[in-house]
Amino acid sequence: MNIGIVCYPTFGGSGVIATELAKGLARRDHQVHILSYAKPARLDTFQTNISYHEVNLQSYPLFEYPPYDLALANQMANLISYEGIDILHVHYAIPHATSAYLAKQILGEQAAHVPIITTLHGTDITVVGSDPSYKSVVDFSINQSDGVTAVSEYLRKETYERFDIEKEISVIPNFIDLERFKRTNKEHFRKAISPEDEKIIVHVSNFREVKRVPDVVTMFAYILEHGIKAKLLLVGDGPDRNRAEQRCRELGICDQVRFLGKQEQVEEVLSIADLFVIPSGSETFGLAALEAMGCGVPVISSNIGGLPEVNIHGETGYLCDLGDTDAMGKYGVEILSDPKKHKRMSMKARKNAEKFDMDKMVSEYENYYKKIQSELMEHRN
Ligand code: GMT
Repeated sequence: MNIGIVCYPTFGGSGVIATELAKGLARRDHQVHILSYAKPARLDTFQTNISYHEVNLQSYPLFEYPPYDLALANQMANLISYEGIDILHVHYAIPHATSAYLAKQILGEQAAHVPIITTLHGTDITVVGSDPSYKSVVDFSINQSDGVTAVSEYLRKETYERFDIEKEISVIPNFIDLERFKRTNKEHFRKAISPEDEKIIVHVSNFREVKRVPDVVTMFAYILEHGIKAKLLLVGDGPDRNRAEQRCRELGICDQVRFLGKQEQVEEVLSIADLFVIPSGSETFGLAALEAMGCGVPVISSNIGGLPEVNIHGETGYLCDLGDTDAMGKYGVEILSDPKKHKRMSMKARKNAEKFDMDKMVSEYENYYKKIQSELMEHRN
């Protein structure tokens, strides 16, 4: 197949999944065209069968906000006309699904055989999309898509509750490359971070408010107070970094906390982790937790959104109420002070991660593409 994939390029999960899917499809000899406003972070090396197209956004003195959605629609129409794509798969509804609809309208009969598939990821539904300033457009664009998928059961349900959706939404969960996200020996790195064999606790996110990074610091302080020698590694960067640093100063634990910034090879940090913490206030899936589990790291998370579909309470880690940093700390102490329990949870974390195998999910997307293509064909006949 000749597939167009549209995504955001940044460190957010939707861009990661879209790019990894592109790589998986390309390895199966599909031609993939990635369309975005910048090169996605995970498109780091040359890949046969993948071409990258940057959206050409012209500014003009009249535009306070250059109309990205129009430039995107224009380029989507070009992809269909000149690259002959068979499928247009957009990740994150806003504005991708809307631009895709417009591109098809522009081309009329020439594009009628090209299905638009929209994958819903998270805040496109739970935050931005449900805001009254976008809701009608999101409703319309989802209903105009030929196929709609969501990354978790939670998100599927939430989409039906928040929008007036007539379409069937299929769940294709997020996935990881189990060959990349597996525990490898990084003893030299571990020694450098924890010279006295301190336990290593890791958090990875884009440090937006919704990730509640200061809660990670607070639960970490609880662990230290309860006699566990430990270091906290915070990976990523974003608006809440200052608040997290401030919390470290307030609690007097700056020496035990390292801010590592954005890291491309996050699996190397996860390979030395004893515990992963993700206390998010909203999370439709929690790809970062899955990546940690792939590396055999038990997870302490909030019990929000799609996280319970990934992290199994009492097996792969623990789920806690939002903001209950004492409970998170208590469970952290429990896991870190009991080597047998830690080992058991670590093994179960990896085992559960194997359910989200990249190969399996790429096949699911391939089958879904074929299904939607034939439905569209039938509908046209
Ligand atoms: O909303 C974001 O955090 C960004 C968003 C994205 O599109 O990058 O993340 C969402 O999609 C990820 C990939 O499907 C999920 O793993 C995240 O849980 C989800 N984030 C939220 O729901 C907050």
